[in-house]
Amino acid sequence: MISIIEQAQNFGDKTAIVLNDKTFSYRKLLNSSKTFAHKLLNGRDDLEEERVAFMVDPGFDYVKTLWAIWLAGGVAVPLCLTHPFPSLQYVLDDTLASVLVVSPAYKSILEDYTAARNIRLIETDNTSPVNENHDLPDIDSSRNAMILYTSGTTNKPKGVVSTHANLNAQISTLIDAWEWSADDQTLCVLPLYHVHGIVNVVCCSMWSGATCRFLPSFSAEAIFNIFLEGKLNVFMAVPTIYFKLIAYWESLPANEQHALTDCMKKFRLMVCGSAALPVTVMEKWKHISGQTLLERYGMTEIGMAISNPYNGERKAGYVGLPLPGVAIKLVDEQYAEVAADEPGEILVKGANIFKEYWGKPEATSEAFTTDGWFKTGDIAVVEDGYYRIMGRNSVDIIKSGGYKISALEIEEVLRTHSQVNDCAVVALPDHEWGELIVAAIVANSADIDLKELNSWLRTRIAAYKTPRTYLIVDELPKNVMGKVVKNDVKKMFEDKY
Ligand code: MLC
Ligand code: AMP
Repeated sequence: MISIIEQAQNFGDKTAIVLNDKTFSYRKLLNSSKTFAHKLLNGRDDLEEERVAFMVDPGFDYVKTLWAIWLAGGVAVPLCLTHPFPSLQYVLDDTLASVLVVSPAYKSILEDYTAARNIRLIETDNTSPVNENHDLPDIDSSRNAMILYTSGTTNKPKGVVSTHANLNAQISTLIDAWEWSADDQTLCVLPLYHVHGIVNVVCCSMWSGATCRFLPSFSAEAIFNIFLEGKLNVFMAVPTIYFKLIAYWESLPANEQHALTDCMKKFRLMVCGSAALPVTVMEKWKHISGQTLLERYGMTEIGMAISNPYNGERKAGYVGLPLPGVAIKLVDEQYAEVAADEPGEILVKGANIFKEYWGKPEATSEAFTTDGWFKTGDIAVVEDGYYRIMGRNSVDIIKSGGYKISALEIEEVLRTHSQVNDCAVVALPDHEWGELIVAAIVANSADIDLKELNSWLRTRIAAYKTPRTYLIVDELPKNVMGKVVKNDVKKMFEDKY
């Protein structure tokens, strides 16, 4: 049995999910998931780790679909709801998904594609009768559970395969460390194709019998209105979201500010992560909410690894200490452990670590040391026992709005534009977004229309991956080997803006 679903059997009529004005109990969630699992099985005994992609709105249908895939023995592949077609197609092709589940609103985007590839397309509101008179398969925790796509130093995102055992470790560690309980009520505002939303918010709340409310897309006003109802006590978000909430709070009249502050003071936990939390944002948030944000560090491949304490000092600018069950060491370029107080790359070991990159054995073996430590590519230092993240070892990995973005992926697409001869994508520090994506372009025509270029780009890559500023240059700064020197590209932007 799958641990999270086994847990849910303890919570019967308790409210699991709130979406708009509707509530759904754990019993309803379990029963609907089982019925939908039979639909996915379509008479078979076990999907045997076939990949089931799903493009489903956040809420009851999302969790029902996720659990149904697991109950049927499939591997869940959540798709981004706003990605342009080529990005969706990439994931479907890469995973060789045999089934696609969609909310009705997304059917038209992928209908022709699935028909051409013989992929079964099922809508979440499918009402066709199903025979439920046979057992669902028994799922061993060593089986693959989920594939999430993450960018890296290759131009195409890689599928991170996690087993049920990996997810169980990631979830149960956080439940203990952050003291989740069935009394908790949280709000999910994060996209549901990354670990932050899926594991930390949805899976942790469902495992512990808590109530998870969903807000389909980000809106500071809507979040604060839900806060004001006074039911929530746990909230998790990326630094950009806290930045935006602070800006919105500051725009409100004093009486509304006070009402919000009073209600936020009653939360038991507010967590921030996925990108560095600026100390100024942490301090301002403390001022407006009375909450000391708990900053933690994680990654798609490992779930959460380092966290400030739930009980104990939460230090601004630090991500805290290794979570129980997660081994961490800092190493130099030869993978030898660095001396205390020296910075080094974070290596991680534990039951939380993913199994492999989907269909990429070379990338998988490169990601681990010979003795099995996962190389995060993040540089950190330990000061007074607390870890401080100093940055990444690759300039080509950008974190913007909490999303990990490959500069190389954007460059690759930009170079296919008829007016772009060459380009270099870099990130500049930014208070709101963490990093801002910018691109230097060598154009083959003086009248290149940058607005048109950006719209063109958005039909090929997600909007959050598109550069915010372009600089037209005669040539890119290169070293003697002909390689673009990204730090010099950054400097060109800094000089200009
Ligand atoms: C959007 N905009 C950006 C931008 N993204 N501008 C600069 N940089 C970016 N990265 C602009 C748009 O062009 C638009 O401007 C305006 O912002 C609104 O766009 P939007 O797409 O509607 O954005 P919004 O809904 O406001 O989203 C912001 C956000 C979102 C912060 C809510 O980015 C988000 O949900 N991020 C969370 C990502 C996440 O969950 N990461 C976890 C990964 S897991 P205009 O001018 O057109 O209006 C992980 C592991 C771990 O990292 O440790 O957790
Ligand atoms: P992703 O691949 O989207 O899961 O992003 C993981 C990356 O986010 C990590 O490798 C870090 O670079 C970054 N990250 C996550 N949490 C933090 C944090 N608290 N501070 C700084 N960087 C973080």
